[in-house]
Amino acid sequence: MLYQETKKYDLTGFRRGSEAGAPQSVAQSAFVKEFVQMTSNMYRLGWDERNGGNLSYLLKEEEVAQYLDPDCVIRKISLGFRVPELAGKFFLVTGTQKYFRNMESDPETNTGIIRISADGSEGELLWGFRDGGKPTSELPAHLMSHIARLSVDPDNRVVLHSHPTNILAMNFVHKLDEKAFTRTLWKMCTECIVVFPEGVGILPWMLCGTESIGEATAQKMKSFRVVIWGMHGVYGAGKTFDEAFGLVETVEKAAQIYMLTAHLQQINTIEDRQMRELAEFFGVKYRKDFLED
Ligand code: 2HA
Ligand code: ZN
Repeated sequence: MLYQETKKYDLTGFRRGSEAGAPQSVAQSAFVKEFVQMTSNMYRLGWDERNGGNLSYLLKEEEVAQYLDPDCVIRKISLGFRVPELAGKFFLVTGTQKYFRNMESDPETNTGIIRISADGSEGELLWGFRDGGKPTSELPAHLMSHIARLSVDPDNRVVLHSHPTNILAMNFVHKLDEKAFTRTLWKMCTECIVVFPEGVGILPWMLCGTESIGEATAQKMKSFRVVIWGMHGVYGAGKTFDEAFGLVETVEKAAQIYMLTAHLQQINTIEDRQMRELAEFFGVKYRKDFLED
C-alpha cells in the first residue's frame, strides 16, 4: 500500500514524527527497549548461551500504530501450523538462530513484529528480521502458550523460554515429578510458595521446535505460569516482563539453593506446615496437594 507525504506514515510504513516530520523509530519504542533489555539481562545471567532462549510479547494494536502502519506488510512468513485464535494479534518475537547477546546492538535484525494472518497460518512481518530472518523455531510453543494463558488470564502478554543454569542442573539430579519438584523448590526459599503458588509444570524430555512440544507446553500453561522442559530449560509467562522474569528468576534462585545444598547434610528445613502458614497469610491459592501433612 502506498502512502503520500501528507499521510501519517511515510513510504516505508513508518509513522511520521509529529513535530520534526522524521519517522519515529520502532527500535526506540518503550516496548522494544523493554524487550531487548530483558534478553540482555537473561544473557548476562548466563541463561541464554549462543542462540539459546526466545521471547515473545503480545503488543496492543494502538502501541504498534504509534510507530508503524499496520497495513504495510514487508513479507508473509508461513507458520507451518495454525493459530486462528490469535488472528490479527501483533507479536514482537526473537528471531531463529539469533543470539540474546546481540539483541541490544541490533534489534531490527534480531527481532521482528508479526501480525497473525486472518486464517492463523501466517505471520505478516511489519518490522524487523532485516536480514531475511524468521521468528524463533519455538514459535509453536510460544503462540500456543499465549492462547492457553489468555484463556485463563486475558491480560497475559509475555512468554519466555530460557536455559537457566541451576534449573537445568537440578533436572539431572531431582525426580521430574511436578509435586516433588515443586515442593523441593518451595522449601528452598521462604517466599517461593507465595511467588508461584500453583507450582511448576514439568514435561519430560521432548524434541524441541515441534508442534507436539508446543501443544504439550500449552496444555501445562493452562494451570502453570512456569513449565519446565525436562533437561532443556524453562518456559515462563506473565502479564508483564516483570511477572514472567520474576517467576523464572525465583525458580532459578530456589534451584540454585538446592544445587548448593543437596549434597550437604541438611540440619534445618522449612516445614510443610510453615509453607501452609505462609500461603494462607499471603492469601494465595496454592496447590495444597503438593504439600505433605
Ligand atoms: O532457539 O532455546 O529451544 C533456541 C532454543 C530452542
Ligand atoms: Zn531452548
